[in-house]
Amino acid sequence: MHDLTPSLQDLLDRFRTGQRVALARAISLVENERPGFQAFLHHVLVQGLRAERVGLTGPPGAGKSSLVAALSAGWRARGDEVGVVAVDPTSPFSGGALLGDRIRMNDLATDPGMFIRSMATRGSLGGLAATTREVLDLMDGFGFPRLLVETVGVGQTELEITGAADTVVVVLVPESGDGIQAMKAGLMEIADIFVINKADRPGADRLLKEVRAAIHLRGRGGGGLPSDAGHHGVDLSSVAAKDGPGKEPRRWEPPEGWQIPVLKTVAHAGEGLDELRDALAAHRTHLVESGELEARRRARTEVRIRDVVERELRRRAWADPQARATLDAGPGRVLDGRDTPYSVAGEIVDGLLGAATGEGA
Ligand SMILES: Nc1nc2c(ncn2[C@@H]2O[C@H](COP(=O)(O)OP(=O)(O)OP(=O)(O)O)[C@@H](O)[C@H]2O)c(=O)[nH]1
Ligand SMILES: [Mg+2]
Repeated sequence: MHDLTPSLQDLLDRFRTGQRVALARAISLVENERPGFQAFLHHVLVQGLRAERVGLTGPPGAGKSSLVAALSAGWRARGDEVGVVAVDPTSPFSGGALLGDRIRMNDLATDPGMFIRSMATRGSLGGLAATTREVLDLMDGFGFPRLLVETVGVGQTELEITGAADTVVVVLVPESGDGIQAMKAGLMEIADIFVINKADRPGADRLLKEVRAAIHLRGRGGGGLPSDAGHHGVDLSSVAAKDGPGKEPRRWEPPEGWQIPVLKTVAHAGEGLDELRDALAAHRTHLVESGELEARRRARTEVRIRDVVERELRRRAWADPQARATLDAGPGRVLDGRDTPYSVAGEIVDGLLGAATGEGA
């Protein structure tokens, strides 16, 4: 089942010896779901994953890429290698001087200790591309100790970032105005750290106060009312899989002992970046010591297994000749008034399950 073709075995060998070309090829294998990609991922994942994964989300233009670049530059200066996945950046990394004269993203992009990958979003709403998690796993398996994933937070799709990152940084800016709006949009639920970027602009302090007040009201980071849906109250399974019946919602516990920091940054000038790095390190320590890291990984893994099962079931269903034949005949039967979509679908599913248990026709 997990056998590799000779060419994929060769790719895996080159991947394991750290050849970046092999990483790039592995990513396109997985992104395009070419034959054998599951087996390849299996062989990469079986070695275990170690990277620290940080997600940045927030409204368009908030400075997420600038923060990614600044964080990366800081880690690179200490010798840490960094992998970046930017999901649908409207201002792509190739664009030159994101950080003004201080650090150019181009310098990072040509740094052999950096690996930057842009991916298109799934659908128009934003959120994560279908294979973002797999690409992060490849970078992790390749050996990047630090991974950053940037995604535009719009609507509910940003919840998906909790399925890709250990620590979620929500980036807000004064001109997005209403911090409370962001809270409503669900960003509140997923933030481990808030960053008020563009703190050089008017309104930063007001937004900072609003966000702190909102955190306090929710009883997080200050004691008080118990929270009913903290980050870790986000029901990941409902995010990834909407087939509710019979499924016990699996909730992360609201974090205890973690005060959500609200930090100010001026990304392009590097201001506040030391504090952000410190907050990330502190959150990491918290995750490890509280057992929360393990809990998050378990929840993520469960979602992952469900996703793979659903994808595989779909693939097998339409690869089944009997199911295809029933599907082809189905519209005619429905329009004749003999059947409904439900009776045809029921027949297909029963046929597949019967086939799977050896009872089928
Ligand atoms: N004044 C000011 N401008 C900033 C700051 N950080 C970023 N910018 C500028 O804001 C613009 C958007 O920055 P990006 O880093 O591309 O923002 P983003 O959130 O990645 O944007 P999208 O990926 O398009 O959603 C750029 O022109 C940056 O130079 C800041 O702290 N202050
Ligand atoms: Mg960006």
